Amino acid sequence: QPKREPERVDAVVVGAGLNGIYQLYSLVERGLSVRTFEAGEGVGGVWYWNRYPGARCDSHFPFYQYWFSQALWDEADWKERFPGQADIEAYLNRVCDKFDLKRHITFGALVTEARFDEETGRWLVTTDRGDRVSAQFLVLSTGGLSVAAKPPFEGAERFKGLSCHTSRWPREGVDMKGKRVGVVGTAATGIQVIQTIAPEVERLVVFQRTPNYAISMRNDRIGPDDLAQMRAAYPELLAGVRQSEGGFVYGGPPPPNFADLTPAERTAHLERIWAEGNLRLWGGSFADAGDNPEASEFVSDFVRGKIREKVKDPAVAEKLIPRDHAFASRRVPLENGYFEAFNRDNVELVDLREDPIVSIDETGVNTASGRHHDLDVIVYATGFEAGVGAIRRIDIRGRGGVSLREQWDKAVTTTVGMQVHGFPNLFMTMAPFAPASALCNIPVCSDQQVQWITDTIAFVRDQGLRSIEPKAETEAAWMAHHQEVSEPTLIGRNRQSWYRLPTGNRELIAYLGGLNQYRATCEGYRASGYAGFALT
Ligand code: NA7
Repeated sequence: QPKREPERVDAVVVGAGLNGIYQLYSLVERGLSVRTFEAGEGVGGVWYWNRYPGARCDSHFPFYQYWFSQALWDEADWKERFPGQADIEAYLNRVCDKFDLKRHITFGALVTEARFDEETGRWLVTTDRGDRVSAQFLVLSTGGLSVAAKPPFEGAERFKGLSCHTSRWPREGVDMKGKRVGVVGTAATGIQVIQTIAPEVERLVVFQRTPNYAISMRNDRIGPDDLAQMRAAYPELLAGVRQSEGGFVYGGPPPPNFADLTPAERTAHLERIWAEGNLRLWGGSFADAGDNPEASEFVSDFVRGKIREKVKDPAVAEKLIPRDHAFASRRVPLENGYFEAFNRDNVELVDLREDPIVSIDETGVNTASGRHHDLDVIVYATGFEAGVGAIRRIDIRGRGGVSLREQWDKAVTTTVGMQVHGFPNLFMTMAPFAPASALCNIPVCSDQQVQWITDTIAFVRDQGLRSIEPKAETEAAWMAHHQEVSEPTLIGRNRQSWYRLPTGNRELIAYLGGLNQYRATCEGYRASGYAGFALT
């Protein structure tokens, strides 16, 4: 039987998370017909899937919301300084309902293939349910942290209890009361799970490979006065984040140079920032914390001292204190009772560097020392196939039938993380070599990336062009610039974090040259009429 003719639209957006929703809105607003495919049964992306106990945003209010509409700010009804998963998911649903976006979204559909047809200059997009859509433009808003990394523990499938990854938490929840629970992974996600379930489970075994410099979160309730202040500050904050290097506006003077303060002043300065209970300490400690090893060690030691104060048993405290990497050289998690959880009698820390996991069997976890940990539930908070996982899952064929997956098996390259040479009219919102996550949170990065993508698509249409793609030399120049500015940073010097690709020679995913610099580069392309891009 001949196949049905594919549906024809101007653009396909893959994913209805934070980026995908805004991308859909932005293209529809410019008058394009758009089809969005979303694998989940609802909108939200990570805020739809990551429903684990304690799932919460580490960006403080008001920095984790869309920037494109003052009306959204006027209606936002945040309850906590650091919104939880349910509130963010509800917010994203309200945004979709307000702008009537769900009618453009096909839920429960995983995009499996996308092929560029050079004759027509269009993408043919296919899903696992058999949808076929032909579109001039294809935008992948598939998320940089959406495909779970499951650790390869021998025998994991034999476990008879419940085991699940935090990013695929059962929608009906998991009753942890009275259960013996193991958590593998102690970064941003593991910390949230551990501090939340510790009081309710019978026994909690925490399997830690690398300790983290988690800093205190001050999660105050948000009241009508705070919301009023937030609304009044909208224009100023919007201008501020757009000009910022790191996507936050903290107010007050810029960070001082380490050498300009006495030791007592340095500590007092860090104490003031610490008391804010947000991520300011990450980039706002000392102006030279990234280049001056003495300054960096001072901040690291300050945070080590805070951990020591919270943990009663000094031997446990020492295991929880990072020593082999500097503060701010990987994602800084926020915590709210995490370290204190280890003061509880029902919580045990297993240091995997002393006693690694060797296998999992029907009843629990075996470590090298011969210990067996009897468990009812194993929670994998082990992170993601960062940066490329969700894009690689799709069989994408560009000009000449070239496979993006195969091309990326040799070397991952992008132009400003938004386009790839050889793949005309393909755009990406969370691909490698853009600032997302290390420099700015997703709503802030999205504000810039989605606008650039929409403007670029509008340019192609307005000029009556068929397609746009970066030239090879443009891509090479971006990659060289990315490496030059990103590698010498604190994050760049640490080879052990998800800011590096999980495979190959583990390039830095995150562009660390500054959000403002990044914005200027992208705007430069646009202002030059896309010099350095092949326009067909
Ligand atoms: P992360 O930050 O990638 O952390 C994963 C954690 O899992 C981390 O503690 C890892 O230890 C640990 N891990 C991974 N594989 C293993 C194995 N094989 N054995 C033991 N432990 C392991 O993921 P998150 O979900 O916490 O956070 C991701 C981002 O989401 C976060 O940064 C925010 O931006 C939102 P390691 O440190 O590698 O030794």
